[in-house]
Amino acid sequence: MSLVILTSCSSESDTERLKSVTELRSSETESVAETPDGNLVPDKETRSYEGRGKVIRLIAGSTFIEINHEDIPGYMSAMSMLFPVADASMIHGITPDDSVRFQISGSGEILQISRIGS
Ligand SMILES: [Cu+2]
Repeated sequence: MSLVILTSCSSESDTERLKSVTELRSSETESVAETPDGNLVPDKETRSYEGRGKVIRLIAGSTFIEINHEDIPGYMSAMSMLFPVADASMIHGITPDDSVRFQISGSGEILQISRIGS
């Protein structure tokens, strides 16, 4: 007669470990970034702003769009500038002179367009 012993393998500790790493990260001291308008914002925090303006041009084959945007409260004053776009497909169908509403988001000083439409 033989006896087979099965050992069970538990993975519950993986979840616990992940949880503590996440908690550690969020408790790190925050550094700050400065927006073009001189506001200090938490550097690592993802934030977003809503904007509206008129399309000046699309950079063909690239993921940039130039927009003459109105004031973006808390971020920057009205101006014409190039914005990086999260995905090139987002600007398909958009043409110069279009009036658009958009959302820019990200962390640090460089934010990109995460949503755009008329
Ligand atoms: Cu601007």
